[in-house]
Amino acid sequence: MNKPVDPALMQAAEAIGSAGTHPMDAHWMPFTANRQFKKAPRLLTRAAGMHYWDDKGRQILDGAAGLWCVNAGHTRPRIVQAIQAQAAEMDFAPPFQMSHPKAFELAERVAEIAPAGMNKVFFVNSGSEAVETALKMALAYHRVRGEGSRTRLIGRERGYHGVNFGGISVGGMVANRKMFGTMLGGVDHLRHTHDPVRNAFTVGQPAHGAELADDLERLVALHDASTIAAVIVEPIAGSTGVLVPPQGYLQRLRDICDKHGILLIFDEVITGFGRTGQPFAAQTFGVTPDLITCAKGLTNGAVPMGAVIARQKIHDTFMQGPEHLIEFYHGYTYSAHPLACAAALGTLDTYAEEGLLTRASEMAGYFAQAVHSLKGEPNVIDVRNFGLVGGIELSPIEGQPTKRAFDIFLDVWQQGLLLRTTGDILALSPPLIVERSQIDQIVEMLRGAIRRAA
Ligand code: PXG
Ligand code: PLP
Repeated sequence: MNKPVDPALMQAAEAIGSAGTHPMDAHWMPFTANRQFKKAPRLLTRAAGMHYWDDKGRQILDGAAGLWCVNAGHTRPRIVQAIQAQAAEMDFAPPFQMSHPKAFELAERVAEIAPAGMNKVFFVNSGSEAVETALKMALAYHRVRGEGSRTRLIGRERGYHGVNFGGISVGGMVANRKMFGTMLGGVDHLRHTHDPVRNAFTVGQPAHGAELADDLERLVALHDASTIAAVIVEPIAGSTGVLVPPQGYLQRLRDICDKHGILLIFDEVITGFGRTGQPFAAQTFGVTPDLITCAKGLTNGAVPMGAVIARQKIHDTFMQGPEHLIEFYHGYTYSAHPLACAAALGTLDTYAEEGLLTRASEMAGYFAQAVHSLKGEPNVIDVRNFGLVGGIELSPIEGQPTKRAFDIFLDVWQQGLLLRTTGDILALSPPLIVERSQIDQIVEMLRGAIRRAA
């Protein structure tokens, strides 16, 4: 899938100076150590299939699907063509009281692959917006039903639900929360499910911890069910280090939610679109939530887009009152943007043609064996995996948490591999087109770096 660089583009780049020679002062980079980065920038300039190229022309194997989003691999022709054609045909259509055909086509296509009964799709522009939208839907749903006392939202420790105020409130990452004041009121958290003492080096779903779902009963006893609107969890926590749900945990959460009339939201921004071996983790784990948030893989990362997928009954509850009135006072200027819809349709075509939404289940065994072969390497204290996602946890350097993992990140980058770190955890989530030989390459590059970092 390598393709030659367009000489005209190269010329243009030289004329303005390569990106690396532009002043770097103005761009305040997100979630980045800005000063460190600007002293030794890592710039990506081209991508195809399983690879990036950097500004020096080095080839980089993508072990992270960009940032968990490029599930079909980079610059895939159907997606590129769909975006190009749409850009020339129609740039923008107002999404409020107006629309365009691809928005409806895409919603149908998403509903087709969603869990049975989840067939209403609300479009947004990111995972963070999907989370805000789902939380607002949950609150409004209860109010429309006449149970407006259900205002409390429950998240989970070590959850990541994006960076907007609702998402950080229900989220469970202290660094993402502590600087930002009081956030939303009326939020509580379940305990996280990470239990290295009982579950370290488990292949797939850990055996221990289903009972942690009973935390929800504890919160119901504390707050009363009549005050709780929804619980939001990631089926597999991604950003906080690949935390795979213990066997039976998600079902137990579902059962307790049902018992108390609480909505269950699965945040599938990472797990959606094939990462776990089915289109959604809800299907992989056999547990159907009331709302699913997704983004990333929806457009293969090519154009920003997210969505909330709702059960029909939630949608239908809103559809009352006079027909000329807006039922849900929510939406974004760029909801169902034509370019994003085109990219998503091209993406879903690519997934379907290549069987990518279930390919992770075929590759999972090989991937598991490969990542678990890192057990026994220096400082590796846990290896976790599911589908095509893996987490390797390292013991921190004393007094310098996160440094060991980041040193390894820099080392493998030098060798030509992109991965993601969080704390002292290395996360792997290659594009779903990854071949066995590339899994081997990823793991061997990692092994070398782990040894060097010892
Ligand atoms: N929910 C989940 C479960 C996510 O993983 C979001 C919401 C927010 O999506 P947006 O599109 O607003 O970023 C995410 C995003 C990492 C990392 O280091 C992961 C994400 C974002 C940035 C970094 O693993 N996931
Ligand atoms: N701020 C102002 C002043 C606006 O007019 C709008 C949208 O019209 C927004 C914020 C929200 O922007 P968006 O719909 O892109 O989220």
